Amino acid sequence: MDATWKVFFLLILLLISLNFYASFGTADTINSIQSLRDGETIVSSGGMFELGFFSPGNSTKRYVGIWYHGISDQTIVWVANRESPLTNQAGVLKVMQPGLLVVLVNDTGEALWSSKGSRSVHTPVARLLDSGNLVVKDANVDDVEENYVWQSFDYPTDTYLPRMKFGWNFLTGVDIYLVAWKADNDPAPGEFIYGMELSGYPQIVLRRNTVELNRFGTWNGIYFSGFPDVRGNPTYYMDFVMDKNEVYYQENVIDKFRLFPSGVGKNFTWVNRTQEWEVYMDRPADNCDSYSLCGAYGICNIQNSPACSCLDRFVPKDSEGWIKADWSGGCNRRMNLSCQGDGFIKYPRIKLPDAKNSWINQSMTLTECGVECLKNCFCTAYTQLNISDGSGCIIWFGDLVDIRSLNVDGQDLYIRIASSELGSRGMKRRILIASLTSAMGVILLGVSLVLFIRKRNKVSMTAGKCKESKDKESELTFFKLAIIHKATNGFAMEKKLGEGGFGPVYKGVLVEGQEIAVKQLARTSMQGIDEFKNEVIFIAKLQHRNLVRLLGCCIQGDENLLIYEYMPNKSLDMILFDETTGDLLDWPKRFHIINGIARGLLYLHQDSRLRIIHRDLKASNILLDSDMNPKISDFGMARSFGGNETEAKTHRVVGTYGYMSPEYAVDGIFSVKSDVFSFGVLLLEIVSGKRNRGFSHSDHHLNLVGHAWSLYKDERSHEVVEASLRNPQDLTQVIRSIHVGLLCVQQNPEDRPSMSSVVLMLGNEGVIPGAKQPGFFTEREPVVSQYSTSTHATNSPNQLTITKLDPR
Ligand SMILES: *[C@@H]1O[C@H](CO)[C@@H](O)[C@H](O)[C@H]1NC(C)=O
Ligand SMILES: *[C@@H]1O[C@H](CO)[C@@H](O)[C@H](O)[C@H]1NC(C)=O
Ligand SMILES: *[C@@H]1O[C@H](CO)[C@@H](O)[C@H](O)[C@H]1NC(C)=O
Ligand SMILES: *[C@@H]1O[C@H](CO)[C@@H](O)[C@H](O)[C@H]1NC(C)=O
Ligand SMILES: *[C@@H]1O[C@H](CO)[C@@H](O)[C@H](O)[C@H]1NC(C)=O
Ligand SMILES: *[C@@H]1O[C@H](CO)[C@@H](O)[C@H](O)[C@H]1NC(C)=O
Ligand SMILES: CC(=O)N[C@H]1CO[C@H](CO)[C@@H](O)[C@@H]1O
Repeated sequence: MDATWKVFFLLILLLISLNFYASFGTADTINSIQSLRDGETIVSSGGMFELGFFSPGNSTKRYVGIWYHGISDQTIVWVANRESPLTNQAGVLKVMQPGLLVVLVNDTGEALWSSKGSRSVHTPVARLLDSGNLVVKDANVDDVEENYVWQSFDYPTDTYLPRMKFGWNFLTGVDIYLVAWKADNDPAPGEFIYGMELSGYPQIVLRRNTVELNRFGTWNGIYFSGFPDVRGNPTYYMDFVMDKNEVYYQENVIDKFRLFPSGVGKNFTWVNRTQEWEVYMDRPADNCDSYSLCGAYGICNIQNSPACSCLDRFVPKDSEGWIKADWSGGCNRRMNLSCQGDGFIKYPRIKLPDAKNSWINQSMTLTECGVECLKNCFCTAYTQLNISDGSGCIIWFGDLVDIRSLNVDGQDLYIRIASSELGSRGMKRRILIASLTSAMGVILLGVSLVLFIRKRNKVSMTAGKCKESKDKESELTFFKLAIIHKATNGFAMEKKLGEGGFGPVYKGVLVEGQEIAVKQLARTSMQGIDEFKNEVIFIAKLQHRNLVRLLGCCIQGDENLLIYEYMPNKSLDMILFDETTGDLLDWPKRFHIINGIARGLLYLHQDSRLRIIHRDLKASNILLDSDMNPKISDFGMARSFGGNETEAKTHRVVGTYGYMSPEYAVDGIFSVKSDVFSFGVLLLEIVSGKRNRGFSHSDHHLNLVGHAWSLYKDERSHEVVEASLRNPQDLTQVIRSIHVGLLCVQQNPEDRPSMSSVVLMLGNEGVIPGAKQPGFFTEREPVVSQYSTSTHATNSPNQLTITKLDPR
């Protein structure tokens, strides 16, 4: 009897506690049966945060948001429908299948806001956690991040809460950043944005619309170089994570960071939970925090008056401006760099310069870092990446901007200085590199973009050049993956234009209506990565009306994309070698195309800053705009020549059969003259409308070049042109062009004209010498020639490999 009562009593206790547990359990959760109405709230289990409807300031509009529970001053930390307020108090918040959180105007009305769902779950619930994170997950799974189908921490409004990951997740495409409210009574997105920017070494940047206002400084392993180290308490946690899947900053030092509508960011900590906040730190803190206040090579010191001065060994660029307190012109070197023989000087205790054009390596030592910098003529400074364990290397390219001096902490920066400035004391930091191959210099040139190059799962980065730079010509934009995804309908098959050198090319249309071509690096292609990098390095620096224009890049997650202006008339080979469209190309159009290519190539060879050899000039690499202007594309194999170098040799011959000069295909020697050879072949193809490779004629076994040469010798050059396209009034120009083409394909590179002579000769100027025997004119397979006894390229004694074949 006694025992029965005991059991009964225990059962009742159990029921009560279960019931209690159940009701307590739902206080922080909304399931798909219940919904949250205006006036109701849920509170996180520890009583930290509260979710419900509110009106900001004197506004009467209603929003769904999260605030601190039990504090008189309602400080909102997150808003759901910041852009679409409710106009009355009939709104409801619901959790719906397959895992979406929605704000409805009323029980049966339309949705004003919805969370973005990527995965679906069977019984979705929304739960407010004690961290202030509102998460959506299945009711029956554990409360861990992997199980969340959505979380408000991925979509913050203007407030950072402890442990939020601030930055990018490349797997999900989520970019976590803060956008200030428009005004104190309007949570709609305002003008100020704090975000992690990926160009170069990732940095946290404050912008007003697109104008950069303030930079936290680079992460040095312990803190941002512009901030003093605040760690002291072992429970403090600050970290900067960068791997192939994500880049983010995370901390628990402050209790919240809010970006106010005025653009001021404030760090807050509790005095105690029921009392007021204490402002811990303001950003920007002072004038020296204004981005690039003192211009290039200027340094800002808030204790000086004026705050700006030039770094030691630098002088004001615009002295009058400096007198008038306009320092934006920055400073110049007292002595110019000479590339070889420069050294470094240590500038101590500073906030490191803007790292948008930087390159990092996580394993190099400081000494190796200096050596790496000297190898590249564009490198201007270097230092340690991680001061906590003294590892890693960060290198800057181009002008150094946004430097300030810090009295506590601050880092050392080693700036490249001309040897004559170093003096005997500087000599010890001077590292001489005996020789420097130009190819190496260019590959490391780094003037281009952020590239996440993955090798064996390790991330290394090359420098970024996606900023608004003073020289307009190398301006590149960084596109978000979502934008490109949208523009190309998610890389839809029907948007595919073809296959480029290292992957597929898609057509896209940006929201503004601009048409673009998107080149995607195939994920499996290792060689593709080098070509991609090469393309970026060269094309970002080049601008000419006969070169295709790169609009920007997108490097996010596994995607490496280049975005070009769209060429409506596709590539030359598609029109030229097609019988129906080929006929539309009359001689004036063909001559226009030949001249355009010649001028583009002349620019590459002589006029551009880099002196570039394209190495893969062919019809499919010539694109045509709406006015049929030709544009040279595909710089994946291009090489730059420094100083007075004229030729180089490679063991890895890349190019396309039919366009390669003999000395290049056989001996791997390339020079501007090997490009001239390819141009000659291309010219003859344009004139004849026939491919050099695969050309056949009933009378002989010559290729197109040989055919043209034999007709030339018989003074029957005009027969190279299809009978249907022959026009008496064009005859002299046609014959002259063929003559120039044959000069370009002469066997001996020295006999071939330079592109400047080609342009002159085509323009009917100058005397045209007689053409000598061309190279590679007899055979279809060029490697079977008098230059090589081997019939298989890969077996030839000098390890010749031809890695790229024209598929047609
Ligand atoms: C609300 O307050 C702002 C200033 O904070 C003021 O400009 C605005 O006129 C006020 N609106 C109403 C409806 O009182
Ligand atoms: C709910 O909102 C819709 C508009 O979305 C409106 O047409 C309808 O009348 C509203 N229902 C109630 C009960 O207010
Ligand atoms: C806020 O303080 C933390 C250190 O607790 C610091 O890392 C962060 O940069 C600060 N943010 C601003 C904007 O001052
Ligand atoms: C909170 O701080 C105030 C003063 O800052 C103090 O008077 C009060 O007792 C504190 N409350 C608690 C619960 O610690
Ligand atoms: C440095 O180079 C610039 C051009 O690049 C030139 O204008 C200037 O005179 C040079 N200065 C010195 C000191 O040689
Ligand atoms: C050009 O090459 C010669 C040796 O061939 C060398 O002495 C000279 O310094 C070079 N000039 C430049 C500008 O590199
Ligand atoms: C030959 C050819 O295809 N020309 C086209 C080039 O592009 C313009 C504009 O898209 C068309 O109008 C031409 O027909």
